[in-house]
Amino acid sequence: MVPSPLQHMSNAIRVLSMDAVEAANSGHPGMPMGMADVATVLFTQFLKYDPQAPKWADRDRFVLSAGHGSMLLYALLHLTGYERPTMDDISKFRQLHSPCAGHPENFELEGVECTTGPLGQGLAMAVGMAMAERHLNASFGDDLVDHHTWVLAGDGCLMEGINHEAIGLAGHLGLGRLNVLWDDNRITIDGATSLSTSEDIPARFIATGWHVESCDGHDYADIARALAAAKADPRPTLIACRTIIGKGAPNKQGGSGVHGAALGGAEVAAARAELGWTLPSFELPDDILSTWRAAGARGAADRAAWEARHAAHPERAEFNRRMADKPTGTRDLQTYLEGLIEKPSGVATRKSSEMALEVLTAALPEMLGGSADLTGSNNTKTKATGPFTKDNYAGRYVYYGIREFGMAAAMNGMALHGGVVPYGGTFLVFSDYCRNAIRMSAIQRARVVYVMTHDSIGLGEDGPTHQPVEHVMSLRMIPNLNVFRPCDAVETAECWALALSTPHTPSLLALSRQNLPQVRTDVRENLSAKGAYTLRTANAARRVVLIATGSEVAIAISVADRLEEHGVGADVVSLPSWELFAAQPAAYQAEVLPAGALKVSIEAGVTLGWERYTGNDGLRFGIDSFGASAPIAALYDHFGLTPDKITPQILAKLGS
Ligand SMILES: Cc1ncc(C[n+]2csc(CCOP(=O)(O)OP(=O)(O)O)c2C)c(N)n1
Ligand SMILES: [Mg+2]
Repeated sequence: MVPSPLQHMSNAIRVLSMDAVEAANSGHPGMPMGMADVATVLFTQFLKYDPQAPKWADRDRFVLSAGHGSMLLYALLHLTGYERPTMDDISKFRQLHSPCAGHPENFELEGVECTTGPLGQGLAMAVGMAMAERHLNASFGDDLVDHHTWVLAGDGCLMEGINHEAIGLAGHLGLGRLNVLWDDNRITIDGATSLSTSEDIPARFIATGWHVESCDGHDYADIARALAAAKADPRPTLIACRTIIGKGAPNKQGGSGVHGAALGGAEVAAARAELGWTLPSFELPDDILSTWRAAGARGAADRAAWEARHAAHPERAEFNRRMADKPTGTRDLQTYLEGLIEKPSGVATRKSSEMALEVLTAALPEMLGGSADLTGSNNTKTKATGPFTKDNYAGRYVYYGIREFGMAAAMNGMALHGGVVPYGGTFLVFSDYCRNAIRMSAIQRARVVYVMTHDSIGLGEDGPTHQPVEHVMSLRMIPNLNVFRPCDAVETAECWALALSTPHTPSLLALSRQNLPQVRTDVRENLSAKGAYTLRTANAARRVVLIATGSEVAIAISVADRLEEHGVGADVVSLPSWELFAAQPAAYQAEVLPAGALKVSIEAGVTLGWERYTGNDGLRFGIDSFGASAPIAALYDHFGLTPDKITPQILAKLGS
C-alpha cells in the first residue's frame, strides 16, 4: 500500500528516530515510532507555534512528559523548521555538546519547554503552565494570552504518584486548556502493563473532573476528531491514544524490546522496507521536508496577528516586563528594612518572611504564592494575594492541597511558562516529598522560591517525624539551588530580595517556627548577599570564630558573650547561604574565617559537611540523630545546643 502524505510525514519521524538511536546505539525508538502519527496530527493541525519565533509568548506549550521519547521532539523541531536541532545535531544524538541530549533539556533547545525524563513530572509541570496561562489571561485578556497546553504522557507518567496530585489539581481548577495525549501502548520496560497494573485510568481521570476521549493512535481522522473534541470541551482532557510501540519495525513492534534499545541493522533495514523509505540515514526527501516546513509555517500568520494586537495593547509594557526573565524587586523592601531598625522585630523567621512578603507581593504582581495546606504555618498568604480559583484565575494564592510534589512541579511549570514568579510553602521535612522537583527547578534554571518552615528541632512537640535534621545540608548539595537559612527578620528580608534577583536559580528559604531575636542593627548593605559575614567582632584577642545559621545565630552570640567573660575573643559569623559564600573571592572568605582561629559551627542539623568551614580540628555542634518530641527548651538542652553546654567544650578545646 502506498503511504499517504500524512503517513510519509509520520514516517519521517520514525526513520529519524530509529536512525539517531541506531547511530548512538542508545536511546528509545519505541515511543517516537508509536506516537509519530498522533504527533503529526498535533503539529500539523492543532498546535499553535512558530518555529521562527520559538519564544512567542502566546504559543501553545507542548510538554513531552515521556521524556525518554526525546527523538520524537527533536524530529518534530527539525521537520517543522526550528533553527536547531540541525540534521547534524540529530546525527549526534546523545553525544557530548549535541543539543539533542538523551532527554529533552529546556536550556539546550528552543521549543523544548521543560526538561523531562523523571516520569510524571512533565505532566505536573504542564498543570503549572496551564495555571500560569489562565492567570495571565485573567490579567491581560484574550488578545495577549490565549493558548493551550498539550502533554504527551506514557503509561509510566500515569502510574507515578505525582500524576494523581497533578490531575487532581487540574481537575479542581478546571484547566480546560490542558490536554493530555496518553500513549496507551500497554507496554513499559518490564513488559506488558498487565504485569503491574489493573487500573481503569479513564475512570480515574473522570473521577477527578476530567473529560476523556479515546482514539486509534494510528488513524489520522480519528486522532483529529479526538483532539478537536478535547479542545472544545471546557474541562481538561485525557485522550487515550491506542498505539503500537515501535510501529514500523516489522518484527519488533508491539513488544517492550523496542522501548529503549537500538533496533539493530537488520530490523532498521526491515523497517525501511516496511515504510517504503529508500534514502540513507539523516537524509530527508525534499517533498516530505517541504510539506513539514509548510505545516511549521502555519503559525506565522497567527503570530503576526498577535504581534499587531500586542503593539496596540495599552498594557504591553507591563506584559513585557512580566514575561521578561529578569531580576525583580522593589525599593519598598529597603524602606521596610529601615523600619526594622527603628522597631526591631523578635518574631519567627516564618513570620518575618510573611512580613517581607506583604511588602513584596503588594509591589510585585508577578508573585504567585501558595502552600500545600499549611498556609497558617508557612505564613505564605498576604493581603495582596487573593485565592486563585476556578472562578477567579486572577487570584494570586494557590491552595495546592496536600500535594507537595505536585505543587513543586507546578511551580516549575509556572516559572518556565513565564510571567509569574511562583513561591510555595510546606514544612522543611517534607522537602523530601518534592525533592526531585526541587532538583528539576535547579536543572531547568527556574526561578521558584520554596518557603520551607519548621526548619529544625525548634518546632518542638511534633517530634522526629516533623523535625528536619539532614535536610538543610542535603539541599545544599543540589547544584544551582540557593539554600538560605536566615537568622532574623533583617536577614529574612535580605534573602527574599536575593531569591527574586536570580531569574535562573531557584531558592529555598529554611525558616524557623520559633521566635528569634533581631540581631542585625544595620541594613545599609544586603550582607546576606555575601553568603556569610562577621556579625560581631571579638573584643578580647580573637581565638575563636563561631559560625552559625538561622536560629542558632542567637545561640552563637550568647556563647561568644560567655567566652569573652573568660577573656577569650570570639567572632560570630552568620552564614545564611553556603552557595553565595562559596562564590566570594578567597580573600573575603579568609577575612571572615581567618586562619589560626578555632572554628566552631553551630547548626541544629547534621554536622556532616561542616568540616568544610571548621576544618577537622574545629568543633561542630549539631544533631547527628533524629530529634525527639518535647518542648523546645528541653530539646535544645537535650541535644546540647545551649550556651551552657557549648561554652565549656570550646574552653576545654582551647585548654583555658
Ligand atoms: C521517575 C522515573 N522512574 C523510572 C524511570 C525509568 N523509566 C524510563 S521509561 C520507563 C518506562 C515507561 O513506560 P512508558 O511510559 O509506558 O513508556 P513506553 O515504554 O511506552 O515508551 C521507565 C521505568 C524514569 N525515567 N523516571
Ligand atoms: Mg507504554
